[in-house]
Amino acid sequence: MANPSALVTVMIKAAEKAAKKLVRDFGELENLQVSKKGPADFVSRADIMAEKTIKEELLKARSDFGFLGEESEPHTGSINSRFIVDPIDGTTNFLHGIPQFCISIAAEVDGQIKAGVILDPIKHELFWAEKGLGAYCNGKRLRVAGRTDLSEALLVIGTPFAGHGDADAFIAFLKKTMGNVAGFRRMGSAALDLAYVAMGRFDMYYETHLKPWDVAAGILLVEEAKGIVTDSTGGNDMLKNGSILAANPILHPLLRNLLR
Ligand code: 2AM
Ligand code: CA
Repeated sequence: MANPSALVTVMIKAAEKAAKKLVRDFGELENLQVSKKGPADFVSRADIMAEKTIKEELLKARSDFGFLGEESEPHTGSINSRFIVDPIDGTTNFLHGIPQFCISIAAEVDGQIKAGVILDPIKHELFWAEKGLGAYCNGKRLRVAGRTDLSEALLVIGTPFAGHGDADAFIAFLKKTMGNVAGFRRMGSAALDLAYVAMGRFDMYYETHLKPWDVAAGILLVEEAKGIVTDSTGGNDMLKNGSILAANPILHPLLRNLLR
């Protein structure tokens, strides 16, 4: 196995530090579900605290980096390099006590994602990838699934929610794909969806209206696991236009054709 670089080691340390408190907070949620308002405020505080911890740890070690996080104002350090952070990806799951969420941290240098770390603190799965060095989960090298037949492929998707997204386009997509794939899953954490494509649990992933912090680390994981990631038009503007299509090199064009 390749050893993580100093940069990835910093990112892993930051994720692990924030994860300790998040796991405790997640354990508290059970007691709060029964209240009428639910634990929304509690979760929002947990989210903000986790990002603060991650930001402090990262910038302590790399003070020249900028920082883009879901919960804070953009911080411009160096214009060439920045961390892109989601302290809880899968917040709705977290809020409902469903153990499918993660911390996602990417490092972007000169417009290229150089490193990605995704930590699922409940299932104890630590994913990391580094440009040119491969993708790993708990020390094991990752490869995308080898299935080449659409009819056998399991497709993980995002759905429009709470007024976000394009319901008509989504329904049109379902109509086109439903008869052609083995099945759909909607898990609720874009970062883990991509990590699962990288490790071959899912064959394909498709979602639109995403933010850079949802997907920056996961994109590199899939690419380093020898998968293909594009936006829905086949271009490379995933972080800007927020649509993502990920699969192995055989399935990717087949799914793209279906989307046309
Ligand atoms: P978040 O948990 O960090 O908000 C899944 O479709 C993606 O959309 C997730 O990565 C999730 O990131 C984001 N998302 C934002 N609001 C959501 C909501 N209300 N329901 C589901 N996903 C949401
Ligand atoms: Ca997110």
